[in-house]
Amino acid sequence: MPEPRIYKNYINGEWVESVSKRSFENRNPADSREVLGIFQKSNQQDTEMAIGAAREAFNKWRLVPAPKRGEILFKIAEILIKRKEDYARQMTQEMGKVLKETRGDVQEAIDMSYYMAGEGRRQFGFTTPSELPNKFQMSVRMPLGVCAMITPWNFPMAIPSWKIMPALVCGNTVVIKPATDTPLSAYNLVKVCEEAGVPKGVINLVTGSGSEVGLPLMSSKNVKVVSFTGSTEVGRKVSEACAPDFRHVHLEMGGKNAIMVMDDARIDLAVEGALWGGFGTTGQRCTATSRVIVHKKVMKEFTDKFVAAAKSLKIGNGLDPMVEMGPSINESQLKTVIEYVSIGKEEGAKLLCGGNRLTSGNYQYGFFHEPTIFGEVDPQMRIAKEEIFGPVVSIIPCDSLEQAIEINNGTIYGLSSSVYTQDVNRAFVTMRDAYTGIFYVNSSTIGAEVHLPFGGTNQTGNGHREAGIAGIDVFSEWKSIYVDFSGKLQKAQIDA
Ligand code: UN1
Repeated sequence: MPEPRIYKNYINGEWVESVSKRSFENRNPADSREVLGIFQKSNQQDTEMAIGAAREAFNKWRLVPAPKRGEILFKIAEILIKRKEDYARQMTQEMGKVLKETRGDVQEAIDMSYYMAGEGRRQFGFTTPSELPNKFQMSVRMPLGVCAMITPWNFPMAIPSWKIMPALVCGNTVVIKPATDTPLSAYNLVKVCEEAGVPKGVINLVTGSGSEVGLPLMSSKNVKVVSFTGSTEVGRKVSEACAPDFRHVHLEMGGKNAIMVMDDARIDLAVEGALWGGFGTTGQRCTATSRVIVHKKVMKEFTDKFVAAAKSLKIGNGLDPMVEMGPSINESQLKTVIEYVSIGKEEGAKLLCGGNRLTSGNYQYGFFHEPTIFGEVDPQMRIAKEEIFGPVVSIIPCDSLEQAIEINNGTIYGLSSSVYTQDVNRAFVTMRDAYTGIFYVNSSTIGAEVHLPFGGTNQTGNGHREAGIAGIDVFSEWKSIYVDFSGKLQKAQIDA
């Protein structure tokens, strides 16, 4: 095997080694013998240098006209299109999801770059009449400064792009720390930013652990916004780190998403949706379908078909075009899956298929687990309430739409949900009453597009959304401007 390539941090427009002189390996979860690269195990000093560079660069970047910033984003999209296949293959190798999904991940970064490029010529504020004569008023958006991004491994290029592109087009500068399991895809994206002409210091990449890079990043007084996608546990730490001085926090965390299958649903369509939502990305999406709430009248038909479909899924290395589901991201995630399978059994749920780690043949080198379905699950069981982030789906019976909605809404999360019904009235009732940030009719719980707000209610987030115009809101600050051209002091609320 050739020596693995060494990848560096990107700070102030230079590719540099960590001052720690330490590094870590990026391994393939489908075959952990394969090392994809050596990355910098950075520390607080590296992080502070990156924040310093971003601070310095902010003063110039904020004054570059937004349409010009948008043009650079447009170039990013154009370069990504040319590299899509290469980057998708590298992503499959570093995080395991199948090639057609990693192509989608790069595509999402392309979409977001184009979308935010257009925002260079919009970033709309508004004008509105004054209550006084000869007075003009408007609201404009202004950038905040240095934005820190802490991004997850499940969408290793798409999610960094959701944060980087709106931040840049608004005139902010960036320090990004990607997940240690997937530094390569973030590296590729930052490399493209450099090539497209993002000036030095405007974007900085620091790889390494949460404790050595993430913590100093979220704790720095010079960071104005922290945008984080990941676990609820770490999200709480981000919130706490920023609370004392009220620095802005955007959080995108867990989900326990459900599909509701009504007795009038097209069952084959619902089965397809549950399969894609439950086992796509090996169940490792924030938007994954981990619960299917099924009307008792169609329970048998749905369950038989869903279980048969899950059993026939081809599991393996995502580079093989026949493979439909890849491995879990790492040993510890796989252990979580195994643990939840035993919890489900102990709680008395009925194991309908799967339930085992795959260890034969080449599976032994990766973190593979069978697609697993539990039936007769009670909404109060832990497997129905806690996020598993793996290929485990719980089927929960219900008697009515009202009950389905109650079960759907009865978790601490609120990211995504969906209903399968042929009845337009039921569809609208569910659209109104499902308390999730994303909702689908006759489709799975996954499939968000970049120009609509993405995020959830309850403990999924902290009230913010990313993507679409909502993403611009996270990375800009409103300024209301009043221009009095009356030539005298006019008092609002007081002068008639
Ligand atoms: C995530 O689940 O972490 O809608 C992101 C989807 C994708 C994005 C998912 N477009 O599932």
